[in-house]
Amino acid sequence: ALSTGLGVGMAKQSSNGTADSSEMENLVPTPVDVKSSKADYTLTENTVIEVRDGEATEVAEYLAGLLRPSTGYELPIVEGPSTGPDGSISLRLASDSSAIQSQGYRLQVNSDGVQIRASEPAGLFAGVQTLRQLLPPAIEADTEQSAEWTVSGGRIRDYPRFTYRGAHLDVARHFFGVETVKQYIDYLAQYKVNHLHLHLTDDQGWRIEIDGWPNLTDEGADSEVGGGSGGYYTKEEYAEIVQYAQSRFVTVIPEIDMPGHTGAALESYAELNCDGEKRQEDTGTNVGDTSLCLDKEVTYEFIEDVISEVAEMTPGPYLHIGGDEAHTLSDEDYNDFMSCAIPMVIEQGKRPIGWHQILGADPPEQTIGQFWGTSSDAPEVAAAAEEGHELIMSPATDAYLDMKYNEDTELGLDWAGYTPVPDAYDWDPAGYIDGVDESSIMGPETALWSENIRTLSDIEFMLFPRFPGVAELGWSPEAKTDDWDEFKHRLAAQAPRWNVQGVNYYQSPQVPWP
Ligand code: TNX
Repeated sequence: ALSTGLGVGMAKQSSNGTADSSEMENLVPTPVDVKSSKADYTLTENTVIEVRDGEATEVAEYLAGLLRPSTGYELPIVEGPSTGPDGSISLRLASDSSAIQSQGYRLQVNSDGVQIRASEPAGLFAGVQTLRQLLPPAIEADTEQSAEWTVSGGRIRDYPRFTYRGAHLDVARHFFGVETVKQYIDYLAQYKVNHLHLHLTDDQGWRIEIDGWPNLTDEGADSEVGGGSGGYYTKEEYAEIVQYAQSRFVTVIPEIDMPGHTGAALESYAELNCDGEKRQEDTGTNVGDTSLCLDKEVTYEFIEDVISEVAEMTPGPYLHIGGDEAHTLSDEDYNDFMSCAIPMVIEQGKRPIGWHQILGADPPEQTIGQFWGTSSDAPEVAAAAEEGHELIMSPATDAYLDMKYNEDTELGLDWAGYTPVPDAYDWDPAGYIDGVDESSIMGPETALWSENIRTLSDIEFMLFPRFPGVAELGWSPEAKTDDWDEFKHRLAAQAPRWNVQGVNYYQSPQVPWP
């Protein structure tokens, strides 16, 4: 059996006393089993990337794209068996994969090279993210660096605790263009998060082109909180995001929030309003004061068109229909609406997801609830789980990365309290809600609402350093994720990488930065 060889509370230190991120013991997320050795491998200009089947080629190309700019090496992708004079990085789908679960991998480093084995390409990709962290931080540079490209020796066997690991991004309150979303996807992939939930519509903006309803983007997309110019994704741009995400083994989950949070649609079409008048453009941050008009036939034609077009554009298995904060409706009206909307999603071959209030509408069992509460006492949610509903865990006290770190944080909100860095790590996705079993939990998801988040730099400041902590809760074994005092050293050791990447992270005094 493999073991870490290190006690809890001790990240492996380098000679200057700070944790060295390129040691196997210091990975984030920490792997299932690690055994380090002295047999390091050093990349040279002769190193080749070896594959033996077409399915590994895509991941090999991605790896080459990561390593070529900073090393300046050619790193050709060759069809094996072939090791090259100075060894190879070999990526192979292993048929005897019984010991590696789906999404998992084995990685071995010795003086001849690096071998990554997995049963699926997604596992090879996860192994590549691990390899990336075993190289010096300079590997993250986008220009040629002079460095010794040594990979720490040893063996890793690894697989995720939860098959679902998510991150949400609100592109409605402030719009973020395709390039920013791609960078966001890259941060997810770096920490082995495999679902991107895009909050595409809200009171302040409609961000996705719908052929049958052109005013949504002609009129409903040109503003945002504070009155900026807004924006939206054309179908081509959305496809580009989906495709980029796929190339990083990330599934896109589109959210069309309904029946509340629909101000931008109500501003675009008079007939969707009960009084037949277009709603005023909304550049504020109020919530809960809008709803589609549930008494009108056209409302159901509208949501059916939108759901079917969005489903058609989305290869992933999920479609999120919001369902939060419909404060203008009675429970009965809300439930009646959901009993129309949810079957439309299922009809399109997608699994419905809603914020956890949706579970109160007694939806079909495959409907997933996304928990965003602030208390472990949530008996309605526990009852729904008991009946067979699965849950995505985004407790606002821990996983809402739009919450301020403390009272001095300029960005973000504080309605769920402050979330200092340790708090985003000190919780268990499967243990948060009283009376809910791990078997009901799909996994954790961070949320990033954008009421006052305007730029990529703002996004990075709220994400780092909290996001890697939640990512680790989603990936690593429970027994290895219960000690902030151990984790904080591994987290700190990531900073040299972020410095090279140019990440605008919050330098929390609670993290022992190198
Ligand atoms: C609550 S969380 C909301 C959002 C806000 C967010 C701000 C949820 C399902 N609804 O509309 O943006 O708080 O933190």
